[in-house]
Amino acid sequence: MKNGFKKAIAVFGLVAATGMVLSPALAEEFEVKMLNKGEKGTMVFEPDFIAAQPGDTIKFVPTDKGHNVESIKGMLPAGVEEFKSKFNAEYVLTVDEEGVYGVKCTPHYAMGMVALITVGELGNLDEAKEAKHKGKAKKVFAELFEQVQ
Ligand SMILES: [Cu+2]
Repeated sequence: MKNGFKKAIAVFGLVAATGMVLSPALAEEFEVKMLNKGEKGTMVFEPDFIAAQPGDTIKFVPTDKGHNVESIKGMLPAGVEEFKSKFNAEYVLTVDEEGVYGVKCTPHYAMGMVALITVGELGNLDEAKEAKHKGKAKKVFAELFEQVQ
């Protein structure tokens, strides 16, 4: 009984160690809900701040209807093409390039429905901070940039 327990601990340890070695290679998937009402108020991405690594995916889920996700001019790493998703549809963004990604919901941008994604080295951070925003998006982005490490 005692030996069996020790053996179980050893196996568990081995599995845990193997998992730790392998995990950096596995891309992570983040899920962002598009909501009419969330913890931060109405018309929000939840979460609205994501710290990702190159190769990770951000899945935008149309939990509530009437939303989409669109890149914001001046808030994409160099070489990343602008994008705009369809309404009421899931959209998966793969973040291969390092830097800051700023996104908005097209109709609710001025209501502050925006999100910030950081990936690895943030070479375009200063440029992204200088982007001009409409309405409440200005305040939300100021708060989001405070969360950047
Ligand atoms: Cu929206």
